[in-house]
Amino acid sequence: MRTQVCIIGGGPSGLLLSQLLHRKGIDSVVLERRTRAHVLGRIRAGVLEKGFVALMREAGVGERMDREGFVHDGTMIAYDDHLFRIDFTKHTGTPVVVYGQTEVTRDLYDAREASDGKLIFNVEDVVINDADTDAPFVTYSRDGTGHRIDCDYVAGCDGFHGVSRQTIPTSVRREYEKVYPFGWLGILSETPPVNDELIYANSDRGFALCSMRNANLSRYYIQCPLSDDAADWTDQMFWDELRRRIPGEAAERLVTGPSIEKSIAPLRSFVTEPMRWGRLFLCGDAAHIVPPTGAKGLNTAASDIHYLYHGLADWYLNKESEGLERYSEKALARIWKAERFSWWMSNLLHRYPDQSAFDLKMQRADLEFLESNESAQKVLAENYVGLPF
Ligand code: RFL
Ligand code: PHB
Repeated sequence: MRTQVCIIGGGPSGLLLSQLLHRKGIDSVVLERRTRAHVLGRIRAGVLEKGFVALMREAGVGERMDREGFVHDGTMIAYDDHLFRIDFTKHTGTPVVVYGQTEVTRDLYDAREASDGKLIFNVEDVVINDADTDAPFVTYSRDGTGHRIDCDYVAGCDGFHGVSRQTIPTSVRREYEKVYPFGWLGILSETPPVNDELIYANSDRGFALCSMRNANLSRYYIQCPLSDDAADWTDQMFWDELRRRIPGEAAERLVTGPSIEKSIAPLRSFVTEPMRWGRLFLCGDAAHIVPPTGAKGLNTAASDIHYLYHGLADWYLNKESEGLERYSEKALARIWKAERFSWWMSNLLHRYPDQSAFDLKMQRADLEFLESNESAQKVLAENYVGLPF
């Protein structure tokens, strides 16, 4: 088989790129290791920045998001049993949209399938060959049979555990990583959200986050030790712990019910450089990871896709190669800022096992400054709603 762009990974990054290219008449094939149902079963991001929302619309898949997504003009921060608000719209003129990654991915799958996009599921043994030449090709097996796809370019959109990043030789690749000494235990429950905006809570028992998917679907997280097993947390234990970590006024309103999903996610900051090697371009979690505290993971994937999509379109439609040549540099410039924000927000809100009395005072001073200082609130708001592409 031959295509213009072979996309490894059918998560949000790969699907969005494929859909955007399709609308410019550029052909692609998406290779996904799992089934569609498996990809849609992952409960992940919930908050979309303006830039992501714009890309979804540009890809022609914004209709349901515009109808069903919740526009949030601000967020609540809690510490010491009280809440204060950061007003995004006042400080930046821009809200965020709460619309789950599952729905984003479903809309993209539907659009690709409606236009007969080439999505190949259940692929195994994907290998990217000759990416540093003018004739790259990708091999994989499916149901025990080997296949080969010749292409002009390869987009590595296969997440943190994919093969694309590993294809870049270690002599060229530099990796920067910070692993946090805790995880997030998350649950999804068919209950009304405790608040109409998100609540990020710093408590002396550890971080908690109250989020949502819709009027009767809530998403909650609590910081937990990495050694915990989600199966050992009963729903009752989870709700009791969440109540202790959020201000009393919110705890009293909390409606609990059975969880329909429960899992633990580790927290990591990670960046690989460069994000391009020859004709291979890395996008999204394949190239970088942020702790979820700033809601940046999916949104940083979107800025990569924006740069790569425009680079490819400029090349195929106008024979201009600058966008592709500068892809890594442009993508990384934005990524490092999102890394800094996610790291800072994680430090602000979590309890660390080795935190000294001095560290705690610093964290508290940071929270008090944020609560009382409009400039600090503006800085948080600008980063949270997303820096420009
Ligand atoms: P994905 O979603 O991991 O998709 C990669 C796809 O590639 C497939 N794959 C392969 N396919 C073929 N061959 C191989 N060898 C392959 N290896 C892997 C995988 O099966 C998969 O389908 O990466 P992508 O597309 O770059 O998307 C990134 C986002 O999923 C991620 O950044 C966000 O979910 C992060 N994230 C959040 N981001 C936000 O912007 N806002 C949020 O509110 C937010 N909350 C979160 C999050 C991530 C979380 N977890 C569980 C890590 C909350 C959580 C709890
Ligand atoms: C979510 O709704 O899953 C969510 C929201 C905000 C975050 C992280 C996750 O910062």
